[in-house]
Amino acid sequence: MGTTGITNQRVAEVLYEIADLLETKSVRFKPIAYRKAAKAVMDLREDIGTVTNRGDLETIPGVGEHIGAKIHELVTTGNLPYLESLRKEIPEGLVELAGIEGIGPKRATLLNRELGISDIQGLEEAAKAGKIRTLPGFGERSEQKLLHAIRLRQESKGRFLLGDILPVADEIVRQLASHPSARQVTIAGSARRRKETIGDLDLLATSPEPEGVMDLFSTLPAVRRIVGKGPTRSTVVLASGLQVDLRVVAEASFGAALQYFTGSKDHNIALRRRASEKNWRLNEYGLTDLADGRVVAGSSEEEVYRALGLLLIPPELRENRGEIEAAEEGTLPALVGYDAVKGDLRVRSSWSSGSLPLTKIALAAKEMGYSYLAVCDHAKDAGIPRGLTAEDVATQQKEIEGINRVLDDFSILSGIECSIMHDGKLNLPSSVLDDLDIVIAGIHTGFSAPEKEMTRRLVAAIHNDSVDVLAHPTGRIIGKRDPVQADISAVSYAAAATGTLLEIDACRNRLDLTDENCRLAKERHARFSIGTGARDAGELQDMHLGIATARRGWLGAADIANTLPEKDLRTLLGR
Ligand code: DGT
Ligand code: CA
Ligand code: CA
Repeated sequence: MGTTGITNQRVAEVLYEIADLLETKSVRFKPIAYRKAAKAVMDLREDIGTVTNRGDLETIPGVGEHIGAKIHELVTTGNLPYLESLRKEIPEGLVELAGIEGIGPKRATLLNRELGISDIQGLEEAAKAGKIRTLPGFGERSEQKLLHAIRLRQESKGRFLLGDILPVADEIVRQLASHPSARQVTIAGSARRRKETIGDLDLLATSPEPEGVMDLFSTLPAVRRIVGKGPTRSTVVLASGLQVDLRVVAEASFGAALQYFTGSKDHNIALRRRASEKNWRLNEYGLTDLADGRVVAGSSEEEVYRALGLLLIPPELRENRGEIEAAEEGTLPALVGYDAVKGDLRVRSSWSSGSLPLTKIALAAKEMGYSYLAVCDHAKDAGIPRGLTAEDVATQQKEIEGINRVLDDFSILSGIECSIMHDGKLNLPSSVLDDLDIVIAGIHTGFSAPEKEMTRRLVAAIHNDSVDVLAHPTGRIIGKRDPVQADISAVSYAAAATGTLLEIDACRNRLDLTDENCRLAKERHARFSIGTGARDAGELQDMHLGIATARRGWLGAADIANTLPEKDLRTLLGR
């Protein structure tokens, strides 16, 4: 039996889309089943085509006869008429509407039925005209919140999360590199700089036969539309709406082209100015001496930077924030390596919102090469009904001790994530917290407090002797929730003074602290921890995004507590 070479990622995307569409139709239960199957396909080690050929689709957890048949059809034909018909049935705008913070599929359907709203623009107009407040479950305040959510959405519109794009980019690079005439194939642009969101994906290749590579590129399974196609540059749009640019350049220009198309634009402008001071020209073809037309450098990035009197600057730093000066003076920071983290410092178990029991999440972490993991389920309060009580904490701790006795070369640190209340106090007493290995505290309510009050809350939590880590310090969710207003400088000084770690939440839509806040906090001598907040094995994989953020924030391994071996980490936590 033949398959179409469709990737697991793409199959999962299709299943997720079906779930969203069914939900918007107010179909019950099925969306959950489709999401479960989508996740299982994402977590699958084997290629979905292989599993299909073996007739083993129904051995995938969550895949029964019905969904199995859909996957089979998609994998063998490359099409799914069921999805096409769902798409036709439901206006595109309605799905988008459901994605607005505070709406969701049920309310989207209600808005459509009662007010005829079918897209975000319609929602905005209705909110401004005060029509939304007439509906059950909505008020004047929710209208204001909706308008705010719409603004946030518009600002991030057309941009994609780095964590969603990198796997897609790696897959395309892999496919292009398999072409017989492809030589170098690599990611450039903001994705290479590991910026938190990506406008479009830039790829670069060298090949003695560019047409063949371009033909392959424009016919990749993920491509929905070709915007332009030529021998040196092509642009396509994927089903997700992501635009991808591929440029094929000459081997001798590869370094200059990679430098140019990696950007950032501001970094390039500063670099070009530096070149012109020497009467040289820097562009995507090379570095040329204008006096005699001699090519000074071009085949490697290192050569280009060296010719300009600079050390090679890691892509994550190329934002014209002082990296060129540092490269000149030889003071570029030694950035934390992508393999330097020895354990995830914030993970959920099935005791709260996680899907895996303690042993399973520990084994998943061990398999990633970690030597420890901090399980920090939420502590229960009004905002977190599924959280742990003081009693739960004690029972869970016993369970962790038992697991640690049987696990080789791996430890679970017993932890908790407390809520910081309005007065800066925590939702569990220190008598409970002081028995644990690590205590994380974060803001979970009252995000809109004024700056002074919020700063006071955060600083109070930092000064609490029981607190080791300030979780997701600003609470932002990319495209969904603004950061809280707080004086990050004051927060950093307090963290440095007390030895409280500031967290980099590595979850792909949070990345909180941001790169720039990391740098600001480091300058104030604060130290950091990185945690994913993972609820399953898949989400553990977001760690590299937290490391990327740390690198973009000029952090080294010594700045990050969970690069330490367990013993030293425990000493640092000092509990
Ligand atoms: P994005 O796509 O918005 O996430 O950000 P980038 O950085 O990937 O930007 P993009 O795709 O427009 O261009 C890729 C790179 O090409 C960019 O980082 C630097 C270079 N570039 C683009 N336009 C210019 C320009 O006008 N001047 C210079 N010096 N470089 C540019
Ligand atoms: Ca780009
Ligand atoms: Ca581009």
